Amino acid sequence: MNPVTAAAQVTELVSRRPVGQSLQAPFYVDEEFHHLDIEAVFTRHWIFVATEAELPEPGDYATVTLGTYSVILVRDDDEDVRAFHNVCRHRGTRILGEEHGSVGNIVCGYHRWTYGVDGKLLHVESQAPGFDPTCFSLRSVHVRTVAGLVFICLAEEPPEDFDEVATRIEPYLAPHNLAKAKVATQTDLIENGNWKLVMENNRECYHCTGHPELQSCYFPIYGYQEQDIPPVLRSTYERYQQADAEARKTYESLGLPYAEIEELDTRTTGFHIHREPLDLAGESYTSDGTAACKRLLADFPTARLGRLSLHMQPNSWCHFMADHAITFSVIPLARDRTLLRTTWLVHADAVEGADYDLDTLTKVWKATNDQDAVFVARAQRGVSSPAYLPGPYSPTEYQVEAFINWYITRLKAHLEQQR
Ligand code: 3BY
Ligand code: FES
Ligand code: FE
Repeated sequence: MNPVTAAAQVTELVSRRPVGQSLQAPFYVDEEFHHLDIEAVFTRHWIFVATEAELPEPGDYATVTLGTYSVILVRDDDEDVRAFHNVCRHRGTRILGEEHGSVGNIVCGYHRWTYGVDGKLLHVESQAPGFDPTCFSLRSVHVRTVAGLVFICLAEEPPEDFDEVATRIEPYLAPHNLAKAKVATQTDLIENGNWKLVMENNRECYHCTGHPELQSCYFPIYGYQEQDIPPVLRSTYERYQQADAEARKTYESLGLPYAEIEELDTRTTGFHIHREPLDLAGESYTSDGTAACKRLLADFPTARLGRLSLHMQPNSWCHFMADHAITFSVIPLARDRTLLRTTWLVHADAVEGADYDLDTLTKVWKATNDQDAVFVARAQRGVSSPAYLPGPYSPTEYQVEAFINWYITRLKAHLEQQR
């Protein structure tokens, strides 16, 4: 039997969440909170679900599961990405069962109702006289693409600030040419922990000594303010500052936006964007920091651009280098199971084996993901113990607090609306 929290207790836990501490156990282990998270967060907010490179041609599709919803993303004949509920308008059958594929039309296998990639019902074999197919198009889902990233929102009225956020991040992302990218590879890692533990883990580098591969090319000072730098990281921080001063000159000479914008919990569509150096050769997430792909993704005269990182609430982070980009999408599957989908993007013309080697390209983040999955699974087991008590975030974990604060604000608003 899974733990269950009564509705009154849910409201109480949300309204009295102590600031600056990890959440109380029910948020991570109870069925009620899993359902509430799907309802208040994943079906209300803009969720990062895919990259346009996954749908290169008209008819290419991907399906996305959010709670009991299934959504079809499909590129239409005008080359736009559309999103529809994966529910047949005849008797409701789930239409597409695969996660990725390509179709001419979208055909329900039960009684062969046939829809175009624009969602219009094109063909039914037999219906009563007077049947009007225009009344039975697939139900559409809000979808937005931002410089090659695909977001959906299941709410009838999605958060209105998304367009403003898109306008602000687009100039940072556009030079990375995601429109010209192809998927080098994608991994689905099922983590044995609540989705919030997966997100919390990404929002800090307090645990980064657990990432030897990442630490070789990445300055592990993320989240530290100068006054909080521990002695062991002091020299790393100084090297980072030097590298940052040099990188800024490059960014300025290339006209690349780099200023940090951090609005993680001060708006509905919380985000953080920052261009900063990487260590060693400073080009990419590889063991010596050199580019993993010879054919750069954008037309930069140098590969030494470090990383542009984008963190968005509630479920994503992405890193854009000169040679490739990596996107991460987090989807809750159960109270203690989470999908982490990682996608490595390279220039569409890059040739595997000649321009890039898949192992070199993926080594650092595959290892990092696996290490993080172990941390998350251990965290889940720990918070599931009756002995667990919330503990304090350190100053370097301030973005974990921002994530939790964003989350609690959403739950409060949702519970308020329901009263
Ligand atoms: O996603 C990030 O920016 C980094 C990578 C390692 C830890 N995390 C804060
Ligand atoms: Fe889809 Fe009948 S349920 S065609
Ligand atoms: Fe990590």
